[in-house]
Amino acid sequence: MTQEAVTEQGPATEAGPRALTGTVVRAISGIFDVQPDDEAAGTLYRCTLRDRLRKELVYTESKGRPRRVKEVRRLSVVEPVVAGDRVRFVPAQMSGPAVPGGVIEERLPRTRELSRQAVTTGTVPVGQTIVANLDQVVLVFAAADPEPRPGLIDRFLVSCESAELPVLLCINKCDLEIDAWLAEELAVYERAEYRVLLVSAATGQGLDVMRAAVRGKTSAFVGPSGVGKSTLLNALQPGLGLRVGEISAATGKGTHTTRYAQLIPLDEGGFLADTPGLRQLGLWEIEKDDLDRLFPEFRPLLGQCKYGNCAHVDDEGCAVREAAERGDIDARRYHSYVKLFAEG
Ligand SMILES: Nc1nc2c(ncn2[C@@H]2O[C@H](COP(=O)(O)OP(=O)(O)OP(=O)(O)O)[C@@H](O)[C@H]2O)c(=O)[nH]1
Ligand SMILES: [Mg+2]
Ligand SMILES: [Zn+2]
Repeated sequence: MTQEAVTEQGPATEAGPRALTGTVVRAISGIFDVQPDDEAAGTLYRCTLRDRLRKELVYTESKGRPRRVKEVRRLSVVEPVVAGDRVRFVPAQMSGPAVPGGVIEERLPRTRELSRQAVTTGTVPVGQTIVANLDQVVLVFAAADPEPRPGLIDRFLVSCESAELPVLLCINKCDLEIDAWLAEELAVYERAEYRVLLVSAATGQGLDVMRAAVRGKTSAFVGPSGVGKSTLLNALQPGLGLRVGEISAATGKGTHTTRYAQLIPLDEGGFLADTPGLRQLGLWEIEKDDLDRLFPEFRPLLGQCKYGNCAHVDDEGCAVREAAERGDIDARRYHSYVKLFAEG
C-alpha cells in the first residue's frame, strides 16, 4: 500500500500567487498553521488541505507495466499532513486584515516520524503520525507524581529505537526526591548507553544542558500525561504560555491537558514539539524478529545464541538469557523484552 502525495509542479495559476514551502506547526481539525521558510518566524499562514491529499491511492501490482490507480479510498481517521510536515502551499489572496491563509498543495517527503496506533473501529491497525521530520525524542518521565514505571519507559524506548530516533531520557521533577530504586534503574539505562538527564522545570536544574541538547534540532517531547512536558517547554522558551495541568489527587495521574501536537519554534533555532500524554507509541508495527535489536545492550550478544532463530525466551543455549542470569544484562530489562515478545 502506498501513501503518496500527488504532486503538482509550479505555481497554482499563471497569474496566481507563488507557491511557498514551509513547516506545519499545528494541525487541528483540518486547519494547518504553516510557518513559511523565508519569512520571519511568527508569520503563520492558516491553511486548508487540497482535497486530493486526503485520498489514499492504492496501486495495482504489475511488474514492468505502468502502475494504474486501482482504487481511491478516503482516509477517514489518519490525517495525511501533521505537525512537523514540510509542505508546499499557495497563499490565498488577502481579503482582509486577518491571518493570512492558504491551501496546502503537496506534502514533501518525510524523514523520521513518531507514530502510534490510531483508534479505529476496523480490525486493521492504522498508524497515526504524531510528529513528522524529527531529529530526536526527549522522553520525559517524572521522578514522582506520577511515579515512573520502568516497563513503560522500556516500551517508549523500543518505539524510538524502531523509528531510528535518538532519544534523550529526561527525568523531570527532580526537585522531588529520586528514590533509590529509580536511581538504580537510571544507571541501567546509562549502561545501555542512553543519555539520561535529570531536570526540574520548577527549579531550573539541568535546563541549560537540555537547552544545549535541543538547539537547532526538531525534538518531540513525549511521555505520559502529567510529567511536565508543557511546563518544560514553557521554561525553555520564555513567553510561550502553554497550558499545564494538575495531577489528579484521586489517581495520581496527569489529566491530559495537552490535546494535540504542536511545534514551537525556538529563538535559538530548531523546533520543540509538545505532544499529548501518551500511554505508548507504535509498538504494533514492530516485527517480533526485530525486537531483540531494539534493546541496545542485547546487540553485542546477537548471533552468539546456539540457534540462529533464537527467540531469547526459553531457548536452549541462549546467550541473551544467560547474560541476564549472570547479571551482565539487567534482569528487569530482559523481563521487559520477554513481555513485549509475548505480546507481539
Ligand atoms: N514539583 C514539580 N512539579 C512540576 C515540574 N514540572 C511540572 N510540574 C507540575 O506537573 C503538573 C503537570 O505538568 P504539565 O506540564 O501539564 O504536564 P504534561 O506532561 O504536559 O501533561 P499532559 O499535557 O497532560 O500530557 C503541573 O501541575 C506542573 O506544575 C517540576 O519540575 N517539579
Ligand atoms: Mg502538556
Ligand atoms: Zn537467544
